[in-house]
Amino acid sequence: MRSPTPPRRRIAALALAFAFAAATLSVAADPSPSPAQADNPIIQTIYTADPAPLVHNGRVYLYTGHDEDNSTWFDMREWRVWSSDDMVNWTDHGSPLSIDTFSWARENAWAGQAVERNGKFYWYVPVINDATGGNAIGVAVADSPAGPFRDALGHPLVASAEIDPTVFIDTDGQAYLYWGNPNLWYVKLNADMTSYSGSPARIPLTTQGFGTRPGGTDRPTLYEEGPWVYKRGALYYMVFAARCCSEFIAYSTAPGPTGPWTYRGTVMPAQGGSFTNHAGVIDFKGGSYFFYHNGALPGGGGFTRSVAVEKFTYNADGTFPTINMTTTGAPQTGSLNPYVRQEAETIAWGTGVETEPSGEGGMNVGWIENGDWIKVKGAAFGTGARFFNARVASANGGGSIELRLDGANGPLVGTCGVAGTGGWQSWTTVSCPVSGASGTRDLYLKFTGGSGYLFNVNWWQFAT
Ligand code: FUB
Repeated sequence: MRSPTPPRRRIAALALAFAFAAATLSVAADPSPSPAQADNPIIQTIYTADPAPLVHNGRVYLYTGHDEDNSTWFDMREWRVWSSDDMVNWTDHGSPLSIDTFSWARENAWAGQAVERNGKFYWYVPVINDATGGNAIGVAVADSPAGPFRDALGHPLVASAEIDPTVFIDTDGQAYLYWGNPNLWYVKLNADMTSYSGSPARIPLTTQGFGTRPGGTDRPTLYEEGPWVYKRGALYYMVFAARCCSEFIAYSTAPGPTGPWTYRGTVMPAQGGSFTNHAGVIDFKGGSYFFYHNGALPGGGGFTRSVAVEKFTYNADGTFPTINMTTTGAPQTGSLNPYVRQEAETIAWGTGVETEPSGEGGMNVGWIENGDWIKVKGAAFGTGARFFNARVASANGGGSIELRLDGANGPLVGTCGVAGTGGWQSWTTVSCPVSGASGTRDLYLKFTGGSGYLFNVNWWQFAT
């Protein structure tokens, strides 16, 4: 149900100011005619936290938490999934997992991670165990990376645990689950990924392994929370949130999955207006990417965080370079094909808009008001588009979709009128001619009309 004034609209509206500020800064530094515009944080429609990326079939699936608007604590009730094949245009897959998925859980949909094994996707998450009031780790399973996910067990995988589970499958097939704050634990998962062998074991938190915390009497090492374990060549990496607070991201390496760990230093300094940070590291299409969160969106802070990404290159000896937060984000890998159906919720940057589950499946963009826009980066028009089709619905009087290139006020290549359809989920397809859209350009869908909410968009597609 749409509410007349959803509070998160504030984020989206202010994201416009953020985008322009970033663009202005870029103009000041670079007088080129097409200033770079902010692509970080990568989600603008809601606050997101605790990124856990997963590469599957040429796409990055990004599993995140969701900070509720105006939170003054880690008020998190659901997890969200996003995906991209170019690191810039991100598709919203909604929320296929929430606290309600686990009948035995009470609250705290905090940091987790998903992994694929034998065609199934397992998502490990920390929650409050209703029976004990303490933390527990649940595991959900799905047949596709975007879900829907169901409780794999009907009870906790680890009934009494600390937070922040991370999962790693070694090259020999043995899977490990790690977690912990203030301690650091691991257990060997069985091949079914929903049970484990032996008992959870503590990884010794030595200063040799995890650095020295200044003034740290009760917690002598830098390890705080949010472990992320992976293997690169023969070396095992554990990236983690260090010190509190503000946290920075540090890492340790080991010759095996259970250690012994050696502290290697800082990956990302404390930056960005959130006192926590949480990392996820992947390789994708030949590049390495570092996901994290900060408080960079308008209204953002320690409990209203946003996920961002940077591309980086490991040093020749396998150590991390220092990675700083940027508003530019990662470069686009490839381009977007505007001649196939594109979901309206595939967005590089959006202002004013939000998403919701669509009656036609997937998500749609809604809460569109006059002047809102969506940027889709690097649309490959080739020799030229002639038509634009869009799937739209409106319980009001509708409005127009202006098709602009390079910027929200850039060249106008088409205008598609949208009339009222009698309901926000009463869908129809509108078409309009297009002229002047060729080459590879950033496409802006700019929405215009009267006052109030204008219409919803489910998908769009150009034609030659
Ligand atoms: O998002 C809630 C908690 O904040 C996570 O579990 C921690 O890693 C920190 O990011």
